[in-house]
Parts: sequence; structure tokens; C-alpha cells
Amino acid sequence: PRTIFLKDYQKPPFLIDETVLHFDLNEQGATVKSRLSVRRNPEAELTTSDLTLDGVDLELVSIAIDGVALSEGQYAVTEEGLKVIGVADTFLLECETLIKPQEITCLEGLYKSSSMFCTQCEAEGFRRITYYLDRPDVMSRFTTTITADKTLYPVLLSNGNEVERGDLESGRHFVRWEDPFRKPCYLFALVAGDLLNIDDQYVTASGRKVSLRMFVEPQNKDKCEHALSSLKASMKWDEDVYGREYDLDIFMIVAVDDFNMGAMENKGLNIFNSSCVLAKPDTATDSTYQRIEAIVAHEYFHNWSGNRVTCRDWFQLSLKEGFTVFRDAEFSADMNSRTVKRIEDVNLLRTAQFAEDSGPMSHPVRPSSFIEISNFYTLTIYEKGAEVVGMIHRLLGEELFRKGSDLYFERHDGQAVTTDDFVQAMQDASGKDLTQFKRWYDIAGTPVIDVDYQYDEQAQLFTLTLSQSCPSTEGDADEKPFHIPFTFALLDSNGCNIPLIQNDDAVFANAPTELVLDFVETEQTFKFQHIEKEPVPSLLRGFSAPVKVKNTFSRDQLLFLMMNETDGFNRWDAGQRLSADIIQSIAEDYMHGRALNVDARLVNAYRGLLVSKSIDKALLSKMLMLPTESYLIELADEANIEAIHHARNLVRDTLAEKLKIELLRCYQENTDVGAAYSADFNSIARRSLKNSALNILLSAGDSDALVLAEKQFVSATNMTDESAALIALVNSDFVSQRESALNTFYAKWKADPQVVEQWLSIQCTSAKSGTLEAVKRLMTHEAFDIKNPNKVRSVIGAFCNHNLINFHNLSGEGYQFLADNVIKLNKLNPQIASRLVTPLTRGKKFNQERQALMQAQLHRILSEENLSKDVYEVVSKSIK
Ligand code: HT7
Ligand code: ZN
Repeated sequence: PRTIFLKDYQKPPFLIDETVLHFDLNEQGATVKSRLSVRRNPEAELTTSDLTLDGVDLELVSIAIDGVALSEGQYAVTEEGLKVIGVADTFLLECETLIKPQEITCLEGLYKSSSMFCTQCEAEGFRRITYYLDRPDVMSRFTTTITADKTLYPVLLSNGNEVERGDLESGRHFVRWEDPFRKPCYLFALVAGDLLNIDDQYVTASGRKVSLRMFVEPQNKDKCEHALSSLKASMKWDEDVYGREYDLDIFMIVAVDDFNMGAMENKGLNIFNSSCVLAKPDTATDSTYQRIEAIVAHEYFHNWSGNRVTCRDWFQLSLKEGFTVFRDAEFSADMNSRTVKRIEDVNLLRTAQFAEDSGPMSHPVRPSSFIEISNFYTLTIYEKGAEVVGMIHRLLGEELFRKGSDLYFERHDGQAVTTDDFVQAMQDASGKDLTQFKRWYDIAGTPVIDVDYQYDEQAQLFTLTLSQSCPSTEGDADEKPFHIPFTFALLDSNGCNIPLIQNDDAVFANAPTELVLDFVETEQTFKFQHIEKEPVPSLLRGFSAPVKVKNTFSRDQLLFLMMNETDGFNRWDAGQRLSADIIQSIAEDYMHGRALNVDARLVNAYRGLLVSKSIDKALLSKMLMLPTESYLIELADEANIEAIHHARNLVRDTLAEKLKIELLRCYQENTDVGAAYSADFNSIARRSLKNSALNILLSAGDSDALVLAEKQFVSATNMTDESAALIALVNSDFVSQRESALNTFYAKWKADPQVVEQWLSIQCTSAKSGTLEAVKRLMTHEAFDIKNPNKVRSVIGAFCNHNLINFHNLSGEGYQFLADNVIKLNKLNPQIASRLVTPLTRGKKFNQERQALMQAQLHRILSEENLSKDVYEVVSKSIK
């Protein structure tokens, strides 16, 4: 397979001003007629007499230029597209192609999901619909007519505004849509089905009425309310915070069951994976509610950051994804607890993105090459990309950042641009030099910061020395420093912030108590004066940059921070660092056959938190969760999964034993009997607290907790409590109660695909031995379907990513199981196959024996015939 390089980018040789599409949808296939107004691009570097269009798996029926059919020799069809030989400067190109949506299992282009037709065109799916210049810098005005059987497909949707509809012969009908905004073809969408619509309305800040319309299959009509209210909140937030109004008269959302990712921001017609948009309290958990709010917002925000201003090429993907994740994270923070949102995002970044950044697929936020672009919808592009935008926000401050985003949208509205254009707008609007900052876009790897500090009591001087390095895997090797915003504070012995005076002239009373330090050198010293007593430093507050800070704190300092830190994020982080340190030393002792003890200071700290009257419940609910096994693996140089698993369980069981009374009280105090479900963050925090307490107690085999869990399981009035009770039972040693709960749950919910997905993943993540056999059995169960990505994620993905003790079993069976399924899925759905293979590419963290077992499976995959570009790229880059 061919590698594509950013350095080879050239402007498109042709442009398409108008795109007129006509779809005839039938049970045997679909006919697509296109009429493209093409003209030579006056700005193109390359002049060519031939027009080369992209096209995959299309059957060409006819082709004409300016109304004259082309004959053989005037065009050539290849594996990758169509070449029209010797074209004029301006012309009308008409093509008719046949496609088979019913046979498409890769879920790209136009495909069928249950009884509906739908599309997924990002990144390069449009070329599976018709011959086209399938690249984001070709923006065109689209008119789309859809015809289909009226009984089977009463609803026919596309982008923009509906302009015409009518009946046709033989029980068919048509609807025509016009999108007034020029757009790249990756934002094209079509949906046809027997769908029901739930309607709402939004009045924009300028008083325009926008129809909001959600289309779902009839059985889901009571699962739309949350998505619609999240949409309205997003529309309002984007007006308030970014001054951005919606621009069409209608905004549509469609839910589909078979979808490769979470959702897609097609202009005016967002398509969602059902699991990311449908919810009602008795079927969806709190985390699903929050995920829906975030994804609905994310897709909506793309209307400006992605659609109105789009990417010049796919190397710029983070231009829209990083910025939009930053925007949706800020939205979620404003709607819920800011601290909790930050904790969740950083957790994901530090476990999964850091692992990606040190793995074989490591790449910069703006990659310089790829084989298959679908492989680059990564945590680096999305989450690290959002951190990079967040750092600009931190460096500029709220007001200048807004000036920068206003300038960006104004300057580039209707254009396809680069991450450099984004940074330039921020720089021009703020006057802040961001030249060095741009390094964040170009260099892969996670910078490491060493922190050294000294206190001179006599001089009342605190000296902080920061040094940075980056074990980069891609980018230049000259090790130039990054521009890192390092948020810093000093705490006195009562946990109060101390005024930070860097310059004697500063007026003491006005001195800030928190600073964003511009850390721009390889090594840099900062001095703080008039510090009367030895302080405790508060480092990288709020995780102000995506870096690793070498832990310099003693356990006592961490305890102090865990109990006293005023920055919520750092308070949580101190607890995580302390717990991780304790688990790591127990794991060491376990490996050396030494006696195992849990440091009593940790138990006392947790007791303190549980009895505290002042701590915020949302924060407490996060502090009660021990560092995950994935994070502990990420922290290790060479991870011993058995030792980590055992040590972590020992800490959890010790907390259960020593803090039983406090945990039971926590459970009772946070249980609401008979209250109506609410997804506000306080209610979510209380449910999370109570269910964590239950889980800790039941995992340790507590029989009082068993009674509580069984009662909660049968009497729960919402899915959060019902599934939490099931999880606690499934992870306990009470075998018969566990089996009975699983059977009851399935019998009750088997008609609801989203709940069945939860039922599957709860079983597949059970740490009990024998789970792999159970997983294999589940794959023969009526509830499983390998063609459905959600089911694949709930079973294979859940087992391989979240059941580490079983997946990494030294028999190697977990690795073989994953490879078998990657091979199977490679043929059906390459995007899903290549995402699934990730755990096999993380061998670096494990010992030689496990590495060899993983490598053997990677070699087995690579030797498969007809390996997709997607799987080939990930596997070949992972082989040593
Ligand atoms: N922009 C969307 C990306 C997406 C996608 C990419 C590749 C294959 C399938 C896909 N479905 C959606 C989603 C988003 O980030 O908003
Ligand atoms: Zn996105």
C-alpha cells in the first residue's frame, strides 16, 4: 500500500461548483446519477489535461460531457477511480453508476442498516457513491433528489432544505433537497427509511426559528428527549460563548444501529450511532446520558468548526476535531462539574493517548504521512489536539482566545484551511507570539517535565526549576523545547494559596495566587519572593499541558495535597498518585514473594474523605475510584499484570474491610428512594458514590453488600442503579446470584439493543477466570452479530481492552482470540478490524514472553491474504 505525505499536497487541479445528484433506491441496489459543473482551478500548481476522479466499487453505466456520451478511449476506469482524458477548462460531467448498498459491510458510502439506507462519507466514503474529487478542499453546492418506494421509505432526507416532493409511478415518491452552503463531499448525507420524527424548535439569538427534528425507528420514539434538550443547550452555548448561530432553517438528527463511530456532523443532517443518541432513564446509564450530551454538542459545534470552516486536507484533521473536542469539553464543563469533566478527560489522555503516543502508531497532532486516513481518527488527533487548543486558551486567556476564534471564523468562513491558519488567527488577534508553540502540532510523543525546587528560609525565597525533554518518535531530533503553559501555585501548611511575587516591585496585595508560567526553555528557573514558611508546591494545576511530570512528592506530601489542595483536579491527582505508589510497591512485594501490606495512611485518608462534610460529592465520587489497571500499566516501565491486578484488589479489599461502616453509610446517605430520575451532575455524583461503595464492598465478598445489591437490582428505577447492581454481582464470588441476575436482566431487556450491549460488556469485563470461554460462548448467542460494530465493541473490544488480567493470560489465548477476530473483521469491516487490533500493539509495556506471543499473532495477521490498508498499516508498523 502507498503512503501519502503532507509534503506532497497540491491544490486540486479542478473544482466542482455545482453537484446535482439523483438517487434511485431499490431493493437490488441503487442508481446514482451525478451532474457536476467542473472547471479548471486557476490556482492549481499542476496543470493536466485529464480529469482524475476517485471511485471505489462503482459500476459505471454511462458518462457524458456537455450532453455528449463519451466513447471508449475518452475515459478509463481503474481500481481507484476514473480518468477522463483531455478535458476543456469548463464543462458539465454526467455519470450514472450502480452501487449495492445492501452488500456493504464496511459501513462506508451508502449502505443499509436494518431497514434503512444511510451514508457515511467521512473521510473517503463519498467515492463509494459516485465518481468525484473526494478531497475536503473541493467544496461544492449540492442538490440531491432521492426516489424510493413510498411505503418502505416514507422518509427521504439529505442536507440543507427540502425544496420539492411528490409521488411517482409504481408506489414510488421523491424528495429534493438543496444545500445553500458549499461543502466538501465528506459532509454529504442521505437517509431513507420508515422513521418517525420527534420535533422541537430553537429560536436563535437573532430571532430566527430553527426546526429541530429527530428521526428514529418507531420503537425509539421515547428515547429522544435528552438528545433534543442537549441540542438546544448546545445551540445556546455556541451563541453565548463563541457568538455562533445556526445557519439553516432545519437541523436533523438520525439514529442508526450500524455505525463505525459515534456520530457524523453532515451539514444539517447529523447521523448518530443509536448508542450515542438514544436514552431514557430506565435503559440508559448516567455515563450514557453524559456521553449523549457531549456528542450531540460535538456534532452540532462542527457546524462552525468543521463545516463552515473545514480542513484543507486530512493531515489537518485536528483542525476540526481538536478544536471541536475542546469546545465540547468546555460545554460539558459548563453544564456539569468542571473538575469532574477535567478528571475524566485527563484520565483518558494519560491512559490511552499517552500509550498511543509511545506506541508504534504514534504521530503528531498534524501527522506528516499515512497509509489509511481512517486509522488517524485517534486520541492524538482528538484528545491531544483538544489539549493543544486548550493550551492556546490558557496562554491567551478567555477574552483574547475569543478574539482569536472570531478572527478565525471571519477570515476563513467558507474555506478549507490548515492548523497553521488557526494558530495564525490566534496570534494575530492576541498579539502573542505562537511560533514556538506550533511545535505541539509537529512533534509526536509526550514531553516529560522534571521538577526541582528549593526553599531558602533566610532569603524567604522559593526557587522552582523545570526541565523538559521529549522522547519523540516522529518529528525532528533536535530536541528544541516546547512552549508549555505550566500552571503553578504554592500552598501553606493550612492548604491556603500563597501570593506569588516574582518581582520585588509587585504590589503584595495584588499578587496572584496562581500563575500560568511560560515554560519555554529546556531548563528554566522561576523565583518567588517573600515566602515566609516552607510551602508545598502545586504543580501543573488542572493538568495545564499534556505532559508527564516526574513525581517528586513523598507520600506525606501527597497525603497533604489529597486532603488540602484547593485545585480540585490536583487534589484528585494527589490521591491517584498516592494510591498508585502504594499499589506499585505492593505489586513489587508480590513479585518478590514478600509480605503484602497496605499503607495505613491511605486507609485513613479515604476514611477522612468519606466522613468529610465539606468535600464536593462530584469530586469525592471520582476520588473513591482507584487508578485503573490500564493507568497502572501505563505508569510502569515493564508491567506485571498479575502483580498489578493482585495489588490493586488487595487495596480495594482492605478499604472494604477497614471502612465497611463508612462505605455502608455512604451507600445509605446517597440512596434516594422513590425520587424521579435526574441527570444533573449532583444526582449523578450521588449515584456514582453509592454504587462505588457497593462495588468495593461486594468485590470483597461482603454479605451485607450482597443483600443491598440484590435489592437494588430488583427495585432500581433507572439503568444506572440496575446495571451497577448487576456489575457488582457479576464481579463478586456469589456465583448463583450472579448467574440468576444475568439471566433476569437479559430476559427483561433482550428487545433493547442498547441495553443488550451493556449486558454483553458487563460479562466480558468480568475479571473472573474462565471469562474468555464465556466471551466465545457469547459470540454464538442470538444477541451477538459480528457485522454490528457496537456488538463487536461490547464483546471483543470490552474483553481485550478492559479485561486485562484475562486478555494477557500467559497461555496467549487472549491474543489468539483477538487475532482470529481481526482476521475475520478485516474482510467485513476494515475500520473496525484495525481499531480492534490496538491491544496487540501495546507489547512494549510487557515482558519478553508476552511480547513474543503478541508478535506471533501480529505476524499471523500480516500473513493473511487481502489484508486491508487499514489493518496492514497498524500491524506492519507494530511488527518489530
Ligand atoms: N467527524 C466524524 C468522524 C467519523 C468517521 C471517521 C471515519 C469513519 C467513520 C466515521 N464516522 C464519523 C465524527 C466526529 O468526530 O464528529
Ligand atoms: Zn468531530
